[in-house]
Amino acid sequence: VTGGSVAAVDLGATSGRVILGQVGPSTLRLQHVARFPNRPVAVPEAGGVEGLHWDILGLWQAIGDGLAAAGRATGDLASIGVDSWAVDYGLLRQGRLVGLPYHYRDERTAGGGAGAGVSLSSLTETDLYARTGIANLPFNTVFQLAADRAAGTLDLADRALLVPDLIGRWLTGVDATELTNASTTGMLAAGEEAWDAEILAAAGVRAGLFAPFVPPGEAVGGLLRPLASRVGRDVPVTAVGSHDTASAVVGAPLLDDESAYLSSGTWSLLGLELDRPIVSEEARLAGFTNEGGVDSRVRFLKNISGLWLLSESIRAWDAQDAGGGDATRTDATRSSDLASLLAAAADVTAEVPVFDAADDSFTAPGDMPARIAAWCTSHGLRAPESRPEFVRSILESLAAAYAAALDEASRLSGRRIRTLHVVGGGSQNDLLCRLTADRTGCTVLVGPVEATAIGNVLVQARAAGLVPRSSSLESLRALVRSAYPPRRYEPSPAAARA
Ligand code: ADP
Ligand code: LRH
Repeated sequence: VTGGSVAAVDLGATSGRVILGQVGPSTLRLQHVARFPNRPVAVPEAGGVEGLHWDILGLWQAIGDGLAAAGRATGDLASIGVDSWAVDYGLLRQGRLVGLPYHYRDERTAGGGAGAGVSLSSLTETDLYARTGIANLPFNTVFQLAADRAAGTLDLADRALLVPDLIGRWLTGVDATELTNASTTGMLAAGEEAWDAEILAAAGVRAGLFAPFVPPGEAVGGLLRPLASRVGRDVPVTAVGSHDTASAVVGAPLLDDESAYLSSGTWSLLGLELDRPIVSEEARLAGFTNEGGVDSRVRFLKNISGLWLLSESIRAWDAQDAGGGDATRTDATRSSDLASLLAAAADVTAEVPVFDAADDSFTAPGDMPARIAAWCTSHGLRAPESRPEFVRSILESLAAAYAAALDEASRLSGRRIRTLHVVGGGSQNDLLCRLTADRTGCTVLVGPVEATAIGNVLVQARAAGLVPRSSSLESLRALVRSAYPPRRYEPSPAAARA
């Protein structure tokens, strides 16, 4: 075991990156070789309605450029792995896309899911949860596919590939369905590595639409010729936890059973790593999901609207300042604005409202401050009055949602939770980390920022033998802990957990 380099392609909802990881038995070093914005695109579709899509071709181009840069940066690239946000997919016929992949925030499934909008014949929310363990979010792949069927586009397709699998196909020519991300479709049987045939039938999804499963750590294929020559050699593509949150949980240096994680980015994903799913009605009502993890672990977590509330507010304020502007524009490089807003929010002394960050009205792109103000007014609360007050209100509301979710996770799993590991871009938000420690009463251990890319890198490194192939997730996490010693926040004495 001598070490070497692998490349992680990590696509987040607001930005993507290609990161080179140098890994050995006691080494973990990252080098960013490319970073690019991920801007959704709205286009007019039927009946004057706009469709919200991913710029999948722009992303593909940026990935190719990034991998070429990775090839120039190292002579010993051993593997490539791809992760992205969950649930979204491309439909293909004979290898060609038959439509533009939709963004999960597109309104075609808004208010949908089982029991509303999108019908899955006789399967109720309770049935679906008991069978899959997956929370009933309107944008789950199963509901999006039902919408495609209703629109007639599903009939055109002979293949569906989740976003990282679509990129994998374009890299290698091989179709595969990676298991952690497949769990987010809402069509896998809970705790199994198999589709639920009844759910597929109810959604009108033909057996064989999805490619054969591949677990994280297995080879997908070699790079196709044009890209291999840009990278400088034929590098194998390895399946990783291709759901970004699955990779983030691998990269979160959890210490023990009393540790929870919060993957903090566009979304806040807060939960526990378990050996078995919890599919009780109580867990469903509490909004917990059981996603598939690397090494067949279960990610028992809650989707909490995350820094989307803040980034979308900043976008609205920018548009106001510019006297209008393109309502679909997002920009990953706004940290100077963010830094001054966060500093001002830390100085707010007025009482700010705590709103329900999970309210459906915050899901679609739009004027977030106006929606937050409307929520407050309709719940008899004084709406925030200035930008710093809005920012403070968002962060207090997120921290309150984390505290509630931690209590529920602890109650549902029977585990005592003392430590919360915060990873991802949002872990750089000092005020949010402080509020989270105070409201949860937990010790908050912060970092690494790039936990997702690290989880992606480490699963490849283990498969390539750059660390022992027998390494457990615990020993991979020990490597993370020593390379990225966490920053620590203790709750203020009045807030400490009993
Ligand atoms: P995703 O993977 O969902 O695209 P990231 O993990 O990259 O998200 O996190 C993006 C978020 O991180 C931004 O919305 C922003 O709120 C936060 N963030 C990024 N940089 C900083 C920073 N320097 N200080 C505080 N927060 C930051
Ligand atoms: C975070 C994430 C999350 C999903 C959402 C659609 O990027 O993958 O885990 O629920 O995007």
